[in-house]
Amino acid sequence: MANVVVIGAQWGDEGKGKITDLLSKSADVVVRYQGGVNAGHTVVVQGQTFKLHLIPSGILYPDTECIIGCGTVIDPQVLIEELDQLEALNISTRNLLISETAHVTMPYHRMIDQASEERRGTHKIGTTGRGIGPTYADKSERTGIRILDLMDPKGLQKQLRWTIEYKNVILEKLYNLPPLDAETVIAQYREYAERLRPHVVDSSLKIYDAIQRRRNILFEGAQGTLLDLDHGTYPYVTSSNPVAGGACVGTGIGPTMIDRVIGVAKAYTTRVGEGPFPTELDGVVGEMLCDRGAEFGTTTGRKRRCGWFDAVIGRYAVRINGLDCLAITKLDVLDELEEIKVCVAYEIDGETTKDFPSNARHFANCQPIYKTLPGWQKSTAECRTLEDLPKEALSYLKFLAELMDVPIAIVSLGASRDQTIIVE
Ligand code: 2SA
Ligand code: MG
Repeated sequence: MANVVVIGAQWGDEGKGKITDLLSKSADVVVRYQGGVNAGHTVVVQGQTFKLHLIPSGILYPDTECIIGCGTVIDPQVLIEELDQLEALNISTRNLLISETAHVTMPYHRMIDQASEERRGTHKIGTTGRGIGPTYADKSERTGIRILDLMDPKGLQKQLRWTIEYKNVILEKLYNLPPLDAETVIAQYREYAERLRPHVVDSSLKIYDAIQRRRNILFEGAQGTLLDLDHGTYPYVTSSNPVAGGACVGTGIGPTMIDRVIGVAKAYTTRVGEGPFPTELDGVVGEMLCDRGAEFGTTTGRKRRCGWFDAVIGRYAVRINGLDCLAITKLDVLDELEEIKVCVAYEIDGETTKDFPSNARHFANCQPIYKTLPGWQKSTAECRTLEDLPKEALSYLKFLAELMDVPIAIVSLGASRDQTIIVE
């Protein structure tokens, strides 16, 4: 397996959780490299369902080391809740390591995220309200609190007294919110620090050591390519770099150490939050996709917007991430359709293009050009090889692979592990 990056090729929620779970079996180390508690995947353990936002699901394998890298932002309260949940089920969390240079989400980050969304009104981003943008903003502004700051109680006190005094001006003057009591926050975060201390490491060094020992490393992206701060549909993006390149910056390893990049895309498209979405469907087909695909956010429960597969975006994801192959998920959701459309190009100001426009205004105003394919109207849930698939389903997959010029290596036909076709 070597060192593999798994990324979302659309707007997140592509089913990366299932694909990383499949790959985690052969991974020695699983690493998160960006995002924070805006991500979410559901895991079922001993018949119990629970949600993980920060800890990679690789933690369920007793010998897999899980690392939360320096490019992530960590909300300690949520992380501790996740640790508690796992420990209550007797799942060892000994193998969880946290980068000491990751930034910490503070109470004011959440407050500012939610208040600034409200202030934006019709211009809102549709964030998860988890404080992600403000935490990364402080990182860039160089006023952030890092995990290693938490680990130094004296220094933390000084730093937080100063920072909270400054944040209180923003909370009160800009947003009309009550100020935070610095001493209460300091006491709370000192407590969090002691709980997290045994897990804190120099994660870049840990990963480098694992690479030297030829361990298999899985870098797991959260959100997706079109939500990337630099390459997504700005400003309707998240504040980190979910693209494959983010795996290097967000962990502290060089690009020569990555062997393979796998993109995950749904057989259709979804988006949660605001922002342009050319192939969005508002009618019965959109509703059907949402119902059959159970398209609700794992973190916020928000209903996801649904639409046809967009191969312009797909081609873009292949380019931006240097994809070696794709995993196509949720093909079974299309089972009942008589006809299926695929966006093959955009029309922008009278011109046809197959290339994703970097100009947001052009993207917002593009018209999708569709090719219509016949549906298969049979269940694919039990298919285990490409030969088992109805011929229209196979043609659909072949068409996608040709449009994006990338091989499809995995096809997923349901939530369970065995509902998967591994293409030889
Ligand atoms: P934020 O909170 O600042 O990262 O929001 C900015 C935009 O990024 C989108 N975003 C997501 N889109 C899809 N899935 C995400 N994770 C959760 C999930 C979302 C949920 O697994 O379903 O539960 O609602 C995720 N996280 C961020 C967000 O919608 C904004 O468009
Ligand atoms: Mg998700």
